[in-house]
Amino acid sequence: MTEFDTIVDRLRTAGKILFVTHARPDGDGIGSGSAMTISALLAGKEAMFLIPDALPETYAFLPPAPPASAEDFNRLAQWADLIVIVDTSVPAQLTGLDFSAEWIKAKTVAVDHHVTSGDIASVLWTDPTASAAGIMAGELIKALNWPMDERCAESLSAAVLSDTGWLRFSNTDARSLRALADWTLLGFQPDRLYRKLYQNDRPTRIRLAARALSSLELLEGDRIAVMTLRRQDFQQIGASADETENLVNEALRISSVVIAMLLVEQDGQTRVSLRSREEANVAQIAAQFGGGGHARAAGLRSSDDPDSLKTKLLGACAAQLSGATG
Ligand SMILES: [Mn+2]
Repeated sequence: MTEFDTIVDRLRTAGKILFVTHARPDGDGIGSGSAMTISALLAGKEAMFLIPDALPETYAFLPPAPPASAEDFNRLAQWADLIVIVDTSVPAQLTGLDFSAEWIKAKTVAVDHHVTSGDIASVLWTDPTASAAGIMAGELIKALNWPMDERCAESLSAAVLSDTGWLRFSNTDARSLRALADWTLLGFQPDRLYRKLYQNDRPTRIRLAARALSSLELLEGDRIAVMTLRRQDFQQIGASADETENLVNEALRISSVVIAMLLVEQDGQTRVSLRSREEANVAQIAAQFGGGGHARAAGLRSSDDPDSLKTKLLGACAAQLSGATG
């Protein structure tokens, strides 16, 4: 029996199911977990969804009920017949949840499309060829013959569209498009989802973006882009600190830019978001300043003011670009 069949079997026989996704949850984790919870409930199961971090406001409409949090984990782990982890299989991404006990591992299965996995579940179905965990969740629901309504279809679509960058990334494939076609037949409407996710900003967010863009500096032969938002920008506009999300990516629209940097002055500190293309590893730069992240996306915080921190960071970026480190 394949891992897929085993997980289908476990889902079919379980009465109480706890679905879990990773910390710093994204559209795929939230969409997959929400869809499976909705479908399990429609199939007459008792089902709960747990997210170890706060649910971002943008995705709050996806889960059928407010998700449980890390403090609920031990109680829900005892309650559940089956725990299903979606969109990760690495303990480090499940902050605050302890899967090390044998009795928990025995009732846990994981459904993931990432290459790295850890010792966390009794059954692990990984498929790195799947564009999103949402594809895998959809295939499980289909194999189970569980009901799927419009909300379930929307959650699955949100998962796949999120991880494929709305079908722009290289992982966009026929399997994703076929699945989206099926979900569209169930009532999923792309324009409505797009509106809810991306055309739902407060005016302050656009005013903040305008400030960030007008602060743009291009350095090192236009290969490094720096944007800076200062305390007074937030005060004058009335914007909040979380409205800077994704702003740093705007600078990558410039073809010459290899490293993009957004410095945000906040609560007497400077918060920095870093993005890069293949030629540079911003995780290495962030690590030099006590931060962290991935090669293409990283971040850090410092007690330095934006201007002196910028000077230091530019030195580290220039060293990266000269090929000192890979
Ligand atoms: Mn994913």
